[in-house]
Amino acid sequence: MRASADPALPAFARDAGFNAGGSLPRAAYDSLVPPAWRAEKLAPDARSARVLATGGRPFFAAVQAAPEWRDGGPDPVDRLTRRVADAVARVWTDAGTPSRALFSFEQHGGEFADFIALAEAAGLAAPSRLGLALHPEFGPWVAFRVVVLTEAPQFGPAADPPASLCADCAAPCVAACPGGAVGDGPFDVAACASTRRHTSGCAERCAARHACVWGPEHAYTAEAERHHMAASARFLFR
Ligand code: B12
Ligand code: SF4
Ligand code: SF4
Repeated sequence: MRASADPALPAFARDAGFNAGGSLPRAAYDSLVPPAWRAEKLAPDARSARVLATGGRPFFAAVQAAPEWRDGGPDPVDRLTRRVADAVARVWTDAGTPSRALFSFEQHGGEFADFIALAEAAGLAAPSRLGLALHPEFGPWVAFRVVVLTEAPQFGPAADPPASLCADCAAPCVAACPGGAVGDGPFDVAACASTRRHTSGCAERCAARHACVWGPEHAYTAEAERHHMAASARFLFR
């Protein structure tokens, strides 16, 4: 599994917290996305797809320092992401490899693309009991925000298939979850949602995520976690 960041990523993107990335060939990208997301529809000459991820605390610090945080508008996280990633695509385009940024929060043909599947295929992360994909450095404290379709070839070696980072772990995440959402089987989304609604401890903080043995030093600040939990609660409990 590769943990290194894309070497060609402009410094301004790293400064904005985009500190992890991976790449996959066009055919692998096309096999994982809904029809309206395929390269032939969105970037017909693309040769590869680069997943840009944010791990740990730097991204939210950049959000809080950004004009999008202060202007009172909606979705500062997504708007900063769009501004930075569009600029990355412009830099790569100007360097001779036309590129287009696509986003985890947008839909094409009425559907999201599965960014967890894309990140795993790019060798960036592996599935876990938490439902979240784990990054070898950042653990569950990583978000897959952008895919850039580009005419540049896949960078770096082909990705290793994602190995489970949960193997040989004593699974402290299971006991830490008061809702029984984390166990041996797939993460129980409904049990988590119901617990979040009725248990004050789960309203702003996920104890199971904090219990994960991978990357605890990269845990989001309380303010960042509260922001993300509130955003998902608005969607879940509307
Ligand atoms: C829509 C969405 C949501 C919706 C889901 C509502 C619904 N049922 O439709 C809401 C707003 C509730 C949500 C919540 C969260 N989400 Co969300 N979500 C997405 C999004 C934008 C699309 C998912 C999708 O439709 N995929 C395509 C379909 C085909 O695949 P699917 O497997 O059937 O999708 C389902 C699951 O992904 C599930 N889901 C969504 N988020 C999460 C997170 C976890 C941990 C689990 C187990 C399931 C889950 O909802 C989808 C629809 O049923 C993705 C980004 C992306 N484009 O992938 C992020 C994404 C999956 N979410 C993410 C996160 C972190 C969360 C939260 C933990 C945020 C928070 N702190 O509260 C919560 C946890 C939810 C939970 N424990 O149940 C991250 C996961 C990162 C990682 N390391 O794996 C992603 C990849 C976004 C990102 N920028 O990185 N999410
Ligand atoms: S938010 Fe609460 S119920 Fe959901 S997984 Fe985390 S600890 Fe479990
Ligand atoms: S604590 Fe262990 S079992 Fe639980 S998600 Fe993290 S690595 Fe997997």
